[in-house]
Amino acid sequence: MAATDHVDFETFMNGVKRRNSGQTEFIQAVQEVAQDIFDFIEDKEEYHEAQILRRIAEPDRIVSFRVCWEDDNHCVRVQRGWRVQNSNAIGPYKGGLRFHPSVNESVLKFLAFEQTFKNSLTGLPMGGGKGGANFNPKGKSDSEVMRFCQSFMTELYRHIGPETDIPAGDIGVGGREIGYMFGQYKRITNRWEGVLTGKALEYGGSAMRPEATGYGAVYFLRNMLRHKDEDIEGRSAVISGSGNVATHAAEKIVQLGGKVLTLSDSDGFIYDPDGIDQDKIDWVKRLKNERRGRISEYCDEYSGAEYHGDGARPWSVEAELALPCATQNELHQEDAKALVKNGVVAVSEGANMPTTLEGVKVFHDARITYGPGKAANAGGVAVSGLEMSQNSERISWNHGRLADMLTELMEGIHEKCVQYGEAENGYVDYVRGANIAGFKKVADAMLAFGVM
Ligand code: NDP
Ligand code: 2IT
Repeated sequence: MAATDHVDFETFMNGVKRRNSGQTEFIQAVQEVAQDIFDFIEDKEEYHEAQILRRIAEPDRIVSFRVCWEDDNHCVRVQRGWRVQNSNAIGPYKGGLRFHPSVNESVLKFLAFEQTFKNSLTGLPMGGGKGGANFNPKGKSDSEVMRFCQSFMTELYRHIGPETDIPAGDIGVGGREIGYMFGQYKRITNRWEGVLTGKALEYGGSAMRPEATGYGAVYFLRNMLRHKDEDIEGRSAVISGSGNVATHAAEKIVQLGGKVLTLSDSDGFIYDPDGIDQDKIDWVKRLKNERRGRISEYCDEYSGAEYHGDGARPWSVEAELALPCATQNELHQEDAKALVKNGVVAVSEGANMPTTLEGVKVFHDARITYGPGKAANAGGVAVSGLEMSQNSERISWNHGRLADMLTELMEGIHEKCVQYGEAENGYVDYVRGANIAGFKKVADAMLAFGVM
């Protein structure tokens, strides 16, 4: 092919589908980005010639490994672990680890691909990666989780490092798991170094990191609303999930004068018409982090609330704000239609790719203000970047400083989305803005390196 012949979007996507057959989540994530990038690079020959998008959509490498551990009954268990190192064009690979039975290569490739754009948007020098295992922490004792984490790190340690690849938490990986994994890394290497983020404050963690993703998603929501002279105060919100991101998003909504109506887990959701206030949120945090219980138990504690089981999701509850904070593809076309019908004005994604492509189209067609995960939930990895800086400097910044930095980082991300996503009629397509702004920095770095 002559260097000037451009591959079009259809041909590009057919190639992605052919090369990644059956990897539905990965193909979905690439498709969502590719359409905007093809528009953007139409008249930019150098990006075509260097095949930049084709290269970003092919991970630098994927490491896959066996993780053996012994359960409390002395049975040998075998799990599969991965680290997907997508791109280190603008900094060392950076992204979380997910422990969940649904984890497979497609899910981790989609997350590592998204992370590459998200990390670029933060403005900090971080490449994109993601990892995890098909391990289910639910119902496991602390000792079982410890043995699994130690075994996982016994292989992972040789692929990561503070200048190479810095994992963190994600679904199923919180403070407890990071502690076990950091301890094992330190034991194997005899080095105390900032190889993981999301650490506890006692051993090099950063203030504001636990809150950063959920708070950041609400700051992003506030920035989107302010851009059209609106605000969060006095508005109702539906939130999915009840983990780290969901509980902190709920907390910030309440602090800013909103009313949170729902939380969920994979079994169902609770609807509390009185509102889920700070005391109730604290109760949910203890339920999840200490007792490792289920969200249905909320209704035993707070009698005014209803529980909807069988995996029901909260999108049929009437509210003006929606924050999906559980997992990918949890908000479908029908859910988006229900939210629009019930008068939703803005959606901010705490989770990664929670809305299907068809759902996003519903929001865009209805001109709903919609903030995609790669922009809206970037506060978590941004504060992880600040944790790395503090570890390198051997210093801990105080809470106030980090809170201010998170607010500023989310404003910066919002501005970049508006710069590339605002149409002449004033509607901001935040997906387009995030995709183009995230792409441009990575692409320009890759051009500088030549063909590799
Ligand atoms: P947690 O493990 O703390 O919580 C996950 C929550 O989502 C739980 O309530 C869980 O319910 C629910 N959930 C998980 N899988 C499913 C499923 N298949 N169907 C329905 N509900 C499900 O994880 P986080 O809060 O950290 O992560 C939530 C989302 O936010 C993920 O998409 C993650 O990638 C994203 N994210 C996280 C960041 C972070 O800093 N932690 C940063 C940026 C994005 P159950 O207990 O039943 O599993
Ligand atoms: O999806 C994400 O951005 C995360 N799970 C956080 C990654 C990180 O390195 O803090």
